[in-house]
Amino acid sequence: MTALTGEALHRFAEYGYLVVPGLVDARDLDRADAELDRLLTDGPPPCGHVGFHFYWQRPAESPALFQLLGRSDGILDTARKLVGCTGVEVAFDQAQVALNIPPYVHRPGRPHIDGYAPGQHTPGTFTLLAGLLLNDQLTDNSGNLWVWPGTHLAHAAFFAEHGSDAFAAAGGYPDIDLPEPTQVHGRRGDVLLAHYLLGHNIGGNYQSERTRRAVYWRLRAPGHADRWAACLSDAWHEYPTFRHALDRGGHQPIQAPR
Ligand SMILES: O=C(O)CCC(=O)C(=O)O
Repeated sequence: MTALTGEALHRFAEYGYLVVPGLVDARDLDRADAELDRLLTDGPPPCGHVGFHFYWQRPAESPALFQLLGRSDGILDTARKLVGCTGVEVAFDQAQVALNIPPYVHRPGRPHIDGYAPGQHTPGTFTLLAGLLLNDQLTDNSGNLWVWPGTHLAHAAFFAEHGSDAFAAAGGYPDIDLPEPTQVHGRRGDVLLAHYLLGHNIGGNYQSERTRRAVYWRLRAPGHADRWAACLSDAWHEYPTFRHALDRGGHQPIQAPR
């Protein structure tokens, strides 16, 4: 596994995300695109719609969006190595097809974290987000995901201070000091891996003329449902790769997984 160098792990520790280049091969990308074409034909967005448009798919509905996850050295293998846990799996039995249709003039005001729904007793938290880019996103304002680097740690500090009950009160928008946001760049076939607690949001698409296509999966380490509250206040609670580095004093190099 060459994708996760020590430097990449340090970036993930500090910023809360990384983009792994070329993790999905051309055949799987074509299959995923064919599935998106099918979804668009069967259930097109309303005429004239711009901005985000999602399809939430289960494995039986869109097998092609799940088969690609399990390739050797593919998305799940890489996520497992990053976390340091062999059992990381897709949560909620769900893939999110995320379109961003131009011209969408929009700048997000602040980031959210996922998993809040009004009245829900147990929040829909998870371990990390995997996002496959189906087209190149090499410049800003082309439908790119916005992220607020380092907010995985700020959110953990927020929940350590206010407790996990603050999750519902925050409604997905904990009141933290925000760094400058950045827009995620990458090429077709690259995969974003983002810590669950990383603040993010939907961007605009007004400097490209093409619909941004991405597929997201929420991934969970085994046993997450029983320790979601501890994971909110400790960013590395279920990330042995980073936990071990911290336990060694925090100044040791994080070992690149083999
Ligand atoms: O469309 C995107 O890239 C972002 C979607 C998003 O922020 C979300 O579903 O939580």
